[in-house]
Amino acid sequence: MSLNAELELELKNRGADWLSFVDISHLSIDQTKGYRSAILIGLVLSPEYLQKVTDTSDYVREMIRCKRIHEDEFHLKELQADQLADYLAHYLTQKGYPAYSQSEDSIYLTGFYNEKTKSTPLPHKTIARLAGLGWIGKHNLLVTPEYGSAICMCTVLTDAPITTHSVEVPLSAQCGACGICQVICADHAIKGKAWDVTTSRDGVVDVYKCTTCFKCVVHCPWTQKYIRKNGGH
Ligand code: B12
Repeated sequence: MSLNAELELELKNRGADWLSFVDISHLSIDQTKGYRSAILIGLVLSPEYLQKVTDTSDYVREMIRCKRIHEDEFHLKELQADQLADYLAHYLTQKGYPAYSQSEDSIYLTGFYNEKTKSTPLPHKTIARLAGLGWIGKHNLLVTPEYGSAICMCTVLTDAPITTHSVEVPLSAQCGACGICQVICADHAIKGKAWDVTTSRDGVVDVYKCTTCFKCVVHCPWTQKYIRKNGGH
């Protein structure tokens, strides 16, 4: 069994929905820390959960008010994606292959989270785009054709002998004239601008205004399409 197949089995048995093996050797050393490859771990949010968030006017605020945010599926799957990345990095290191988990704890503890700019050197979205998984929407999030933005991700950087790829031409943005995310954002954090590689994050979203209400993820038409295709209304 190839190492790619072994890792897929190992992580899917622990709840990952997919793994992408990505060549990052062409990125800057500041981004890659010298590693040639990245493994992206993906978890998909359930249509039932997304329908509930859609139908609840101020879902996140309501969950915080009821002290139930710890039960929130996105919150739990974001934690799970990070735990799977820490597990994978440990698993590879045990096999003698250098690996670095990009979980929030690992990035924070190794001093690679910039509190001031709310940023990390190699965001999961950059790796996801190179994997050909989707495009960056006007809400500054990854949009996938199948699940919209309803995914959680984490990544591991490694020099393990895995087979990797990175797409020559990442998927181009398919937001068109849509501006639903800008309209739904009560904090006016989203500027309604299409993203491209020359656009900085701050040209698309004001992260200091964002209150993480999750509406831009759920009300994106591509996320709504995924909900409807899976029994939602
Ligand atoms: C810090 C952080 C925040 C901060 C700052 C947001 C930000 N975008 O920087 C705050 C607290 C505001 C936040 C909010 C949210 N977040 Co957040 N956040 C992160 C975190 C930990 C780091 C992000 C980072 O490094 N930002 C720095 C900037 C520069 O990078 P970026 O915006 O993430 O991605 C840019 C680059 O990838 C760039 N890019 C892509 N390809 C290329 C190629 C080239 C050549 C270049 C130059 C650039 C480039 O384009 C992207 C868009 O600008 C990531 C996890 C991670 N380690 O990646 C989660 C993450 C991005 N967050 C996520 C989510 C879901 C949210 C919320 C929806 C949560 C909620 N409850 O509402 C909101 C939405 C805010 C928004 N619309 O952007 C998900 C995104 C999933 C997806 N579908 O994309 C992530 C990946 C967490 C996860 N584990 O899944 N977040």
